[in-house]
Amino acid sequence: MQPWGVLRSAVPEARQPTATVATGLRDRLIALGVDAGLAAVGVASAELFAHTRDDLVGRRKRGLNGAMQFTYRNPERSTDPRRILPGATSLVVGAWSYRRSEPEPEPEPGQVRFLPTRPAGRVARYARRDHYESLRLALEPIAVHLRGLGWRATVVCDDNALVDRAAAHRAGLGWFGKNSLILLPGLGSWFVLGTVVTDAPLPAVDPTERAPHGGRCGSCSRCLTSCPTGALVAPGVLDARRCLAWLVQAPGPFPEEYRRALGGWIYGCDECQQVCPVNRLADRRDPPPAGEPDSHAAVDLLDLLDASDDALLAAHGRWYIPGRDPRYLRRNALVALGNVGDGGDPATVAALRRWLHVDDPMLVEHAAWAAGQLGRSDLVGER
Ligand code: B12
Repeated sequence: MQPWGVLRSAVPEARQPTATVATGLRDRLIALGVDAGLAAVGVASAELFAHTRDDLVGRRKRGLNGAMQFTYRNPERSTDPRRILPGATSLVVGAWSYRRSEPEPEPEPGQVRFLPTRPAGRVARYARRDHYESLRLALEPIAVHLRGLGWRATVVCDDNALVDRAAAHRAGLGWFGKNSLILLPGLGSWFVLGTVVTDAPLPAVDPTERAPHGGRCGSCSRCLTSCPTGALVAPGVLDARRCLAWLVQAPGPFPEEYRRALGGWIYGCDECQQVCPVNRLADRRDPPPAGEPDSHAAVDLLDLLDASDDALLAAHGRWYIPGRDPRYLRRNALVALGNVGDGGDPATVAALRRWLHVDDPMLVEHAAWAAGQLGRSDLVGER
């Protein structure tokens, strides 16, 4: 027998590994994840997520998913890990930190104050590089170890096949914040989450260590009141139809009533995480590591509006863009430009002129909106 695990072939039919062996394997898997850079690793049973299924179905009925599909498309599937791996018994769930210091001081929620002379679009922290890839790579040694012992193991993260937060919660990684994010005790929410689904029987973490929904947010509800569009309609309940993080990914025109609220964001939105005292305290106690020099925290809006389709997809194709159609990046950039640009700046005026005269009614309308915001309605209708 391997020192840290039990070979599947060594297990007689219908016999499970002893509790001690299974605990040893579980602890070994957790250690492998931590060695690979995961900030936290937990283990849970792979049984159905019945409550989550009810929540998905209930929220879809209320229209709270808007046009989003993802895990909502097929709740029967996304809440049953055995659809990913028949015979699955356990989940090993990991959290990968993307907490980094900001290249520029973060503006206060609702405030936009980019100092550079050229207007800048903001990118949410999780999207500045491919943290999902790093997470997958960190989960892989766990899967490899299990496979080496003859068990089956599949890595899933940010996949429509599993509701990652429900898995993380069951595995005891943290609690559901009122902003609906999973917060790790003392560390906050700047984490992406992923899971190894396996048929190895592993003892779950002690259920008494699991935090209840909202338990550790206490009476704080800063995220609810700070959301620029009021998208958090109740603690832990998000109305995607108003969530800026969804609206920048959604097809069609950007809803006019939320354009001002978008500020400078062009992809993602971090407002409900930035205001969270748990995140702030964690940053004070343990200042985040430096951001990568090529972190793309800010994108030059005029460059973006000038770039070809190919260049945009090469730079940002990793993002979720409806139909991989770069016009949605331009749509977001025009709204952001209307919020953070300067109507007296010749380069901004040139960009507006260009997009006011393209053969794309949606972009023309967004350019006209931006021109109006910048006091340059005179540009609309110019020939
Ligand atoms: C669809 C989706 C979105 C949608 C909708 C988000 C949503 N809240 O549902 C949009 C595009 C808006 C989005 C935005 C973001 N997302 Co997203 N998204 C997903 C995705 C694909 C599915 C989420 C899902 O199934 N939601 C369905 C609902 C039912 O689940 P829920 O919101 O978690 O609801 C739970 C709570 O309400 C809780 N609950 C129930 N009752 C109660 C009562 C109380 C009082 C409380 C507190 C909680 C509570 O139980 C519910 C589940 O049963 C997952 C990846 C995945 N495959 O799981 C990533 C995921 C959730 N997203 C993630 C991230 C990072 C983000 C953003 C921060 C990105 C950004 N900066 O722009 C924002 C955050 C916005 C927010 N406040 O949620 C991470 C979250 C990591 C974490 N620490 O929690 C995930 C897990 C991706 C990943 N693999 O890491 N996302």
